[in-house]
Amino acid sequence: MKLYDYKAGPNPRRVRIYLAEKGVEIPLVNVDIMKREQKSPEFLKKNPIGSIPVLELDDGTCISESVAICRYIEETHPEPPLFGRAPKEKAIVEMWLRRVELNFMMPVGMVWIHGHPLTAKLIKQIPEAAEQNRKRVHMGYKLLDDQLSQTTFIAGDAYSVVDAVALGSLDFANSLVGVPYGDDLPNLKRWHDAVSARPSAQA
Ligand SMILES: N[C@@H](CCC(=O)N[C@@H](CS)C(=O)NCC(=O)O)C(=O)O
Repeated sequence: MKLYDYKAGPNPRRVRIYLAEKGVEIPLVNVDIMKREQKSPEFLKKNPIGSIPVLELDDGTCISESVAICRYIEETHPEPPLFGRAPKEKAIVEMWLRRVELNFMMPVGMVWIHGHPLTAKLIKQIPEAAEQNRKRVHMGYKLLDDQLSQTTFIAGDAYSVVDAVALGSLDFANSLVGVPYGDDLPNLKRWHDAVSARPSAQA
């Protein structure tokens, strides 16, 4: 098994954080997205979307999409459970995975694509799209802050895959994308400090 990875990418980092929390080690293969290696004909056979991370199994099966990769590892290495235990917990984890993806990471990606000089050559940037999505990123932060006023971690009182996914996304938004959260979100800050202090955050 090997994981196609790129150190600075938020989506591969989600998987690395998750793997560190699970205590699972998988050999990493660097795919340099700055050199567009993910769009090579050889790599497109592994993932026709041309993105990383990709988990390649020993039988040659390639699984892309960070959450699908984590799901596979969860099924093959159930302990500690990071997708919830009982049906209700599992559904709540799934709900927050989708909320983080759709209400937070998607607008972060739009700001990145439409508003950052590093992506300017990739598409015709629409500055208004970047501006509009900046507002949506802040709505995403508020959603998380409200939830974290009631729970220790995003999907409840136990650390879950949602925290790994959200940390990878939030650190990317805060740093490279340039949309940090404000001082008015103390619950989010408390969570961010706590998950960043876990050894897995170094992954
Ligand atoms: N939804 C995918 C997103 C994958 C993705 O966009 N990966 C980025 C790196 S963080 C990438 O490969 N970008 C290069 C490209 O799309 O050409 C996931 O969760 O894995």
